[in-house]
Amino acid sequence: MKKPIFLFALCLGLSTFANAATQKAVLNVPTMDCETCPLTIKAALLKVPGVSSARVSYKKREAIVEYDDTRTSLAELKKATADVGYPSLLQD
Ligand SMILES: [Cu+2]
Repeated sequence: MKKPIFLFALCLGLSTFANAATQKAVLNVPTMDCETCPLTIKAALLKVPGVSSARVSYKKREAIVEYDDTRTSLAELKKATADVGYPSLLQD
């Protein structure tokens, strides 16, 4: 009887760890001004080590980024968009 409980605890531990590492941030990018801006921003965000996904909406002027907070940070994400010409702000 001890084994299943151990495995269950192990799974729980691993999933908690995964949740702790993956963060989602919504950045406002107010200076997007055409349909191709999101492509530039998305490419810049995906180049940041630790970023697993980036969805950028021109209509909403926002970028939804999933990243590993042990490998990168919000400051790095904001720097990545600013470096390609689009300063961004954290939306909450
Ligand atoms: Cu544009």
